[in-house]
Amino acid sequence: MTGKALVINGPNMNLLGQREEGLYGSLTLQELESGLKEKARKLGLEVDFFQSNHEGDLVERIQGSEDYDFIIINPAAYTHTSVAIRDALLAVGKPFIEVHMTNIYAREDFRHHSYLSDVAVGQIVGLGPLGYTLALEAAYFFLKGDYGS
Ligand code: CA2
Repeated sequence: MTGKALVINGPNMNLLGQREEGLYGSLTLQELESGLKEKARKLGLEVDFFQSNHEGDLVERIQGSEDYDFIIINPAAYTHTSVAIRDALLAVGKPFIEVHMTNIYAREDFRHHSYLSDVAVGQIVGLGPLGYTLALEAAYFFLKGDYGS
């Protein structure tokens, strides 16, 4: 089976493995992405990656995602603020999974609300880098058409 997934990370995710390792772990974004590349290869999926610290760049990447079948997105802080990212995802109409490294529901109140969760296929929180791997596997089953069975 074939399918193409796009993994998008929002602001400060470029600092993974370099700061706040107690919270976000020691894996760098590059290491996270190469692990996902390998997982995608095993699943027979194609995968591309995008990270930006800028809301408009994230919106434009989402708008230009017509070639992809599935999006995995950690909008980072924009999760809690961005109607623009929500609208872009709704505009392209691609199925997507929202991933967070940390359990946003166990953190400050302002992190409990997501502008994406009600329009996502699903949300994975608190599992660190494993969340992205599981999201990719979920994308595989979703695209195969036996998601939920
Ligand atoms: O838990 C997550 O994945 C978050 O999306 C991470 C965001 C935070 O604003 C969300 O509430 C939850 C923070 C981005 C990561 O920032 C880093 C800062 C230093 C080192 C590594 C990452």
